[in-house]
Amino acid sequence: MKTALISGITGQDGSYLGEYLLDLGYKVVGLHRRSSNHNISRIESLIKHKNFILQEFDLTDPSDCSSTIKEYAPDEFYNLAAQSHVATSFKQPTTTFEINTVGVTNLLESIRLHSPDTKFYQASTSEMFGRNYLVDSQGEKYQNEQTPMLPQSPYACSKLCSHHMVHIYRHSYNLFGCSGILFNHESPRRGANFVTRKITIYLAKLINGLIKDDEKLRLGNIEAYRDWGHAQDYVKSMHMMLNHDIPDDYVIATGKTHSVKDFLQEAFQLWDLDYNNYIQIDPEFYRPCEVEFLKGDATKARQTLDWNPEYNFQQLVANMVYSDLELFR
Ligand code: NAP
Ligand code: G4F
Repeated sequence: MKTALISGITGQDGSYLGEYLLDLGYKVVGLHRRSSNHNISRIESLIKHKNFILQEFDLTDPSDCSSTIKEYAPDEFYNLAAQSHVATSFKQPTTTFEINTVGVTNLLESIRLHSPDTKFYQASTSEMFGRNYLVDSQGEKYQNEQTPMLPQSPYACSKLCSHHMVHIYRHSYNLFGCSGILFNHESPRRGANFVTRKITIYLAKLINGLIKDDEKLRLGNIEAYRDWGHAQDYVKSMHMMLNHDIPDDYVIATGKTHSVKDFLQEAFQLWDLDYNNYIQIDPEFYRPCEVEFLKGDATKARQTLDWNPEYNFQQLVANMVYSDLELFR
């Protein structure tokens, strides 16, 4: 039985990846940071599983990283822990770097010193491209593994630094380190302060009569474009990367892009509602610097890993809307 450690187990991706690896027959050790209020709503099914262990862990603490790696010497380590909110990173840049960059370095060092055969997955991000894109022969903009990176937020910069650290450990010490450059992926388990979930929660409350007449959905830049996929599809790619012969980096994306407006339109039209009647643009939700356009080209992952997403945009939106409708019924 293979052992996998997953940091960030209480997050959206951690919970789906844990379920996926248990189904594949792994022993899974889920690493969560201490909190005063046990934060396990996404992992209740995992906790009941006989091959699942929940362990306290904080990747900003080098001795915790070192002792955890020593204790398990896992076959695979999936580092999904992060301060993952872009807007928050402008308010808390140092904390963001401590978790997203120093924390990753702690893990890489611990693996190098105590368990060099452990395969390591790093959760890199399309945010690292920032404002850069390539243009294809049809004049369409896109990003792939060759697109130069130009981060536009402390979050993106912290992730780009750890992305390079994985390269450095791969080339200097021959560690099996992979970075998944994942574009936005959502689900009914998405955090409530990301734009997609904010929209589907508001809509579910509206339909269930839980919104006061004058209460609008306050949003920032609704002109931004994102390549939105489903988290359940995306966590499979993480396992594929670590189980390929050669460690490498891969863009994971649907290849389709939609604006926040498109998401609003798609969600509200399920109830024949015009979203314009329900939203209010609020400068509070604008960022000091914005990434306006993301559309990924996942050809390399398709060809090398045989990875393909199952959900399309319409299915993703419907899945989130109907799930929140139940949740707030
Ligand atoms: P998420 O829901 O915000 O989960 C982040 C997880 O990290 C949570 O479990 C959180 O614990 C944990 N964490 C934060 N600081 C920690 C620390 N110091 N020590 C240990 N654990 C800590 O994020 P997600 O959407 O699942 O994303 C997973 C990873 O992929 C993140 O690294 C994110 O940056 C990256 N990513 C996400 C996307 C996307 O669209 N979802 C795209 C590209 C890359 P708490 O529950 O205690 O907060
Ligand atoms: O949902 P978002 O906060 O996601 P964002 O910034 O694209 O970041 C997510 O995806 C990244 C991958 O590209 C991950 F690395 C990262 O960890 C995270 O999971 O915002 C999406 C877009 C932005 O352009 C934002 O300005 O929606 C716009 N937006 C408009 N109004 C809003 C809002 N975003 C949020 N969170 N809240 C709003 O009210």
